[in-house]
Amino acid sequence: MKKTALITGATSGIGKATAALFSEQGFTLILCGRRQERLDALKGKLSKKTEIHTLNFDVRNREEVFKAIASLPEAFSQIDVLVNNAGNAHGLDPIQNGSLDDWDAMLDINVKGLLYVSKAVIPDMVKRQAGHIINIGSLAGKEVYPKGNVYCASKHAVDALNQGMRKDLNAYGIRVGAINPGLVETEFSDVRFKGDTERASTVYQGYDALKAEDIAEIIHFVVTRPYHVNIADLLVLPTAQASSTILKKEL
Ligand code: NDP
Ligand code: 8X3
Repeated sequence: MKKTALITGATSGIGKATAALFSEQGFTLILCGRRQERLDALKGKLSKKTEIHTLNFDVRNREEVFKAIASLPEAFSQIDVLVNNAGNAHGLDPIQNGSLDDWDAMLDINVKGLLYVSKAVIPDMVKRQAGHIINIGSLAGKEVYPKGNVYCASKHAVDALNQGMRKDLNAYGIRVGAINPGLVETEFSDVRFKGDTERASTVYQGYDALKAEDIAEIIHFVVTRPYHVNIADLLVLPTAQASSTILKKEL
């Protein structure tokens, strides 16, 4: 039977690449984000391959999250796969110079937003004793790099929540796993550096960064394993990257 996947952050980067791949692999899709024109464009394109429903909400807004997910039409209401992907870094500053607004954004989106969406989806999975949750963490959830302070804290929280969800949902047969990428070339650095595209592009220069499609393929692999296989935690790096601070660049 066709499975339904809900992907947050489907308007860009990893989420968008995952939506494109899943649409070719027989998933019914619920695609989420805030940029309506991008959701419309995705629906237009991917509807040729599968059934698509789009939801526009800000994961920071509790009410919007629950209202959006409760509004799903019957044909989309049984969510088999939840990809908790929406997230970003805001700023790259030493702790003493950090912006409170950046800190709020990262904790509200990457941690509380992930929790709100999960809370809206998990009760039905528990009722059905079925479901698979993929949390997109980061290398930043496995180690802390200079100036990464709050972003790293938010992704360490995702790592903890991934473990917590797996333990609490074990009794219900729900699979939970995290995929933790290193450097992936997406709009991530444009957001981190607030539209300074020149600074953002230098992040990916001089080596082959991961592509959003690389992570999409891994997400697809994880969710298509036989039921008895739960890939609990994956760290995925570009070959050029050995850690957050060791990156082999060509000069
Ligand atoms: P992008 O900036 O390309 O995509 C981020 C997505 O998140 C967009 O679709 C955006 O949609 C959505 N989003 C952001 N804020 C909100 C919000 N408040 N409410 C709803 N949706 C939101 O980045 P990536 O694809 O790289 O990032 C995806 C995930 O991967 C993130 O969790 C990120 O932390 C993680 N990651 C990224 C790495 C990288 O190097 N790129 C490495 C490791 C992890 P919209 O603006 O339309 O709402
Ligand atoms: C994104 C990767 O190294 O910029 O999570 O934190 S990094």
